[in-house]
Amino acid sequence: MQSGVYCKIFKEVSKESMSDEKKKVDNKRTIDPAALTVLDRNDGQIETAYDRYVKMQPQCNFGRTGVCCRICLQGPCRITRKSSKGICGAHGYTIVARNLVRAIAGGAGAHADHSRHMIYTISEMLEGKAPDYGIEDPDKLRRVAERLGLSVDGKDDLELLGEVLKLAEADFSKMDSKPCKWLETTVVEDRMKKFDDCNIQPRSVHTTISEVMGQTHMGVDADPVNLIFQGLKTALADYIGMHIATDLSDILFGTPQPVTTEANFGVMDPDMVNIAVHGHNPLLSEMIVRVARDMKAEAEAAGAKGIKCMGICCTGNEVLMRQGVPVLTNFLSQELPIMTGALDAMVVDVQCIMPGIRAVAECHHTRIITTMSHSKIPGSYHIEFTEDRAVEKAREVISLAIEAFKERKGKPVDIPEVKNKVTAGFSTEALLDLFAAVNPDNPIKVLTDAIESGQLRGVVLLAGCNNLRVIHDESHSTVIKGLAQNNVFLVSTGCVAGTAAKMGLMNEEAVEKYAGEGLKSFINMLNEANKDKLKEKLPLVFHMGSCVDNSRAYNLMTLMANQWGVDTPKVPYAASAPEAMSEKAISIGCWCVTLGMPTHVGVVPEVTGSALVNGIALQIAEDVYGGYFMWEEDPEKSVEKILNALDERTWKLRVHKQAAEKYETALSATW
Ligand code: NFS
Ligand code: SF4
Repeated sequence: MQSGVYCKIFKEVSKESMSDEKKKVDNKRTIDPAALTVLDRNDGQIETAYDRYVKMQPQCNFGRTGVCCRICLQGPCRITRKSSKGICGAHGYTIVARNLVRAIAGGAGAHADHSRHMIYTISEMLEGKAPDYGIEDPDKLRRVAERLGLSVDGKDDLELLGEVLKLAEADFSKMDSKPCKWLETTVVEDRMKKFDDCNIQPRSVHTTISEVMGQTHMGVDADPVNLIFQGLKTALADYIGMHIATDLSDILFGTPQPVTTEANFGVMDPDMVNIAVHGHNPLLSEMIVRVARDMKAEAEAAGAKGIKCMGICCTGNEVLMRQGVPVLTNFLSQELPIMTGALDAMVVDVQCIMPGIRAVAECHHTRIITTMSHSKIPGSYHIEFTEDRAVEKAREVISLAIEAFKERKGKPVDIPEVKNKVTAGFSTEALLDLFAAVNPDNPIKVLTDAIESGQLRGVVLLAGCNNLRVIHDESHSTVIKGLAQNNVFLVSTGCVAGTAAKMGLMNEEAVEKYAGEGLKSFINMLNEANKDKLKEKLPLVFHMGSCVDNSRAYNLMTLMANQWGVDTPKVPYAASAPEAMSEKAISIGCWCVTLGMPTHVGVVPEVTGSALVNGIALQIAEDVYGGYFMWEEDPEKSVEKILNALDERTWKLRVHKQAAEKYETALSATW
């Protein structure tokens, strides 16, 4: 039964993706004007991801639909018309489900790596072995501690941090079946009950990731539904890891507040030492940014005007949010700033770093500096970052960049003159502050009232990466503009926030240009109420941070659900990843669904080879969790689908509220 259905879908997907590919493939797949300028000038001479994507065509449809299994050495086994099962007898649905849940585990593992590093650094700090770190935001520490149920009275900051850390370590590694604190204290009660009912409460982050690897080993679980439930459990473990990373980063480096800067290649200054921080972990990038301020004299001695730090990918988001560091670019165009000849160093930590940067740097003076023992690129400089000597290591990195500047000094550079103003820094706390200026007693009600009155159509979290399967930044920009025009309140993280920043969609001019009347009046009301404390007017898209900070965006949804007294699937709140790429994005998408969001993905994931698995993602998930996936590659159709999802929820919420008032009963719990 399964293989017949599978074959039909498989044929359709193959046909569609092949013809789309033929139409679009060239090596200028971007709408970012700065990236286009560099690509045009280069004309394929130095190879970049844009060229390799062309060379890679046509891509394998077995892989693309998820029906290739390499889990044991008898493989690869591929599901074809000739063979509906792998050598061991695994059906297509087992293979697709196994591949999917392993991808979720990959994403959760990457976020766990980030979070574990924060935990480790704090534990070293508490033992006096990481002297360059301290508590930047003691208020956040107290808020987190209280939320976790700790008593805070009479305790000093370090003592309290120690207690928070113990709970974080337990959520990471405990083996008992008590609920994880970071889940229990951040979701609405009904969600926890749902997770119990479906048996997807993670014991802990590490345990769950390890369970998945065992469960998907050759010859263990063949039941696709069982596998998918384990996948969702892993996605929840991912959420826990991410939330811990956000909280600990805020405690160590400060909770973001509105800040204004600029984005795109034009932020590079030919007369300064240009350093890009790239990757994910603020433990390193925060130090680089701080130390760069202290090393101005060294840069001047080398003939530079100073040191300019800027960010790529999520570590860029971290330092943008907290330090106002300019955004250089996002994931897909990471190789291109090197080709301007103006970038002196690219310092990388972990994740989303294309190994291709090294080959591009070979043709230029740029130093590629890796910093983590488990994330190296052959041929690059490696300055191992250690917690006990963070400042010293940051100085070493910056000295190397100054050396590179000396080599470049006087030589021509070619920086596209493209940059846009950006206002970022909207943590959940910062958003609530803005709302509190309108309603000090109940800030979140400002947002829920605007939805109830029809001024806003709902909230959308724009998350995720870039992916050459669609045109770079085009899907992001189209979805942002389409939703804004239709009065959706937009929050954003990761590389889509990067697009918004680079493309001039993250400032007040964009509100004038692209917001529908309802959204414009809502933002202007906030501007007016906060005019004494805001240095710049509010943007069209509210930047909530790096990808781990999707936890902030979910906190906002939880606050809305609690305000209405409902479970999250009733809240008109959706997620969209128009250019999703990484395993982390898959994992985040899965927790968004499990936590109750309609979730749009603009690149069809590798699940279409099984009608069963695909159907669970698109339909059955909604029956169980209220959240569900929507695959849609066309950005305009994506806007329509997301709006429909929001409208359905707003309408139902209204009807249920009216019914509850009329019959004086509780609000219906159905969605
Ligand atoms: Ni998120 Fe950030 Fe960008 Fe995607 Fe990569 S940088 S953690 S995974 S590509 S948004
Ligand atoms: Fe093939 Fe089964 Fe081995 Fe997968 S686990 S490679 S389907 S024999």
